[in-house]
Amino acid sequence: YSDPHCAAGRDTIVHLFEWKWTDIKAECERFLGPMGYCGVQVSPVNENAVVTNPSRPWYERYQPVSYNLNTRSGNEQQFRDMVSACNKAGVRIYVDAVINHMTGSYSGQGTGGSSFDGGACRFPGVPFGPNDCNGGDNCHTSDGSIHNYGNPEEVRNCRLVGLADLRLGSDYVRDKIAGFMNNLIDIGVAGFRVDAAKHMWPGDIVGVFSRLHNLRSDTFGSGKKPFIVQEVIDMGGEPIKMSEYFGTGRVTNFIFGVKLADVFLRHSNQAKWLSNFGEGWGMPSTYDVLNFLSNHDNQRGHGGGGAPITFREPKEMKIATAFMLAHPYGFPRVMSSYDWPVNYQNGNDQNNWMGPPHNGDMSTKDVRINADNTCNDGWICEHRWRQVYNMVAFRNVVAGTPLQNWQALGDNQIAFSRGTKGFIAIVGDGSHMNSDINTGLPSGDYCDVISGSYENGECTGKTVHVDGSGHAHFNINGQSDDPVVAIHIGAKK
Ligand code: QV4
Ligand code: CA
Repeated sequence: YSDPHCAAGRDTIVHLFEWKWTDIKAECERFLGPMGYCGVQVSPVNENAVVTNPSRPWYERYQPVSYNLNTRSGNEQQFRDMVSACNKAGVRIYVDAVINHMTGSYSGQGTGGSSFDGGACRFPGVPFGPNDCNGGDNCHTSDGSIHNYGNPEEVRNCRLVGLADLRLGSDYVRDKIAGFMNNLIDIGVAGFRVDAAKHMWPGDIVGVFSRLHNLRSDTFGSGKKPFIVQEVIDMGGEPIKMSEYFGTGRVTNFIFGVKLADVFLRHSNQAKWLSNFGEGWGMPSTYDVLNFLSNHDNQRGHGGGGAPITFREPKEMKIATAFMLAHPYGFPRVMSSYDWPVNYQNGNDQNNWMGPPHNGDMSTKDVRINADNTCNDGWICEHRWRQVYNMVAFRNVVAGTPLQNWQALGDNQIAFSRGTKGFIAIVGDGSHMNSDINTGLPSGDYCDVISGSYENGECTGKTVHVDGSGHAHFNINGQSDDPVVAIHIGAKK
């Protein structure tokens, strides 16, 4: 389950958080395909509770009502069109699968018109009834919700923030969930992010996955299992470990982004210690992790996954993204966010519930693209920042090469090559790098893909001359907006 099934020569996915299917389809064709992205993690696809207080928060999509494909991102036909257009453009679709639970303990209507009563575990749109949720027989907290993350039984059998917890031990529930996932597999998705995996017994996940179809052979070849990323927030302090889930796919490596925030944002650690980043820092094997700087939860203080670097610190975000994408460890995901007006009171953002940019009728706004490649209406589109997409291409070019020529020129001045194909130099603090460095690359003139691009045989940014001994001169002001230089053989004059 750990192979993302990227089309050849691609290696980075992007989470287009809350985007509509019609916009993702267009983005695959006009940008993600041409720029070398492997795929897109999309927001939950199945019918969810309509939450009106507060008004249509993003998190309503984590409260399933049925497995009909009907959300603010679009309907089933639009989803099918997106999947086939993206696959045609060489871009994979990964669905955020919310299968641990249904809605909170209240009743109402879903985005597809189905009714529900979460307190009683009644979801006629599936249908699920009272026997299909965990309860007093296996959850022993007074209110049926999770309070103690130190007790694995409670974490798996009780309600996560009051959400009706599905009885995944039952064959009927497993069949329904597998049926939902198989419908998506048959449509042509390449895999799933499995929400709240920590809250499901590993054996129950096996029980569901053993029912899954292989991926479509016309797109992926025969005998291919879906790519799986399981959301397990394991910062080291709880009995439930990421390692319990390696048998059923990769896990979300929350430590990765928080550690890089320590170095590049908080400066509580030094970049020179990144020489053995990855397994050497006690993180899981490169084949077991999905790495990212921030996700939709911790970028707004949800979920306890630490304090990351986000688009609100653009300089640090670009530095850390360049490091992540240049570094061989793990499989990377770029976050693509929307803006909202933060309002901190006593350290808590009162607006961290706010949903995506929307029209007067609360429908999600289209993503409109400006002439300079940026996006409109509050869509941040980090994946369209030059420093990000040029490093996606860097990663594709250096794939399969080892990290070599590690050099620390100061506590926070680092440089390394990827074999003989790519090289990066980073100033992670306000200091000034002014050094001759061994790049490990063949001699020639290379375009720095951070300050510009390689276009029509020319560099639109800095040019770096590598001499016959592989050395080049680097003059990087740590106070500048982009204190990084990255070069690779795919952008050589
Ligand atoms: C409220 C009270 C509860 C009460 C309940 C009664 O707070 O104490 O028991 O009512 O019904 C929303 C509200 C939350 C509300 C709940 C149920 O924020 O206040 O409970 O709905 O009505 C997202 C949000 C949650 C949101 C949830 C469902 O983050 O705030 O809850 O969606 O809409 C842990 C987990 C990890 C999880 C992380 C957030 O180990 O798995 O917390 N991360 C994933 C997703 C995340 C999502 C969920 C799991 C749930 O990434 O986005 O939660 O699907 O770390
Ligand atoms: Ca559970």
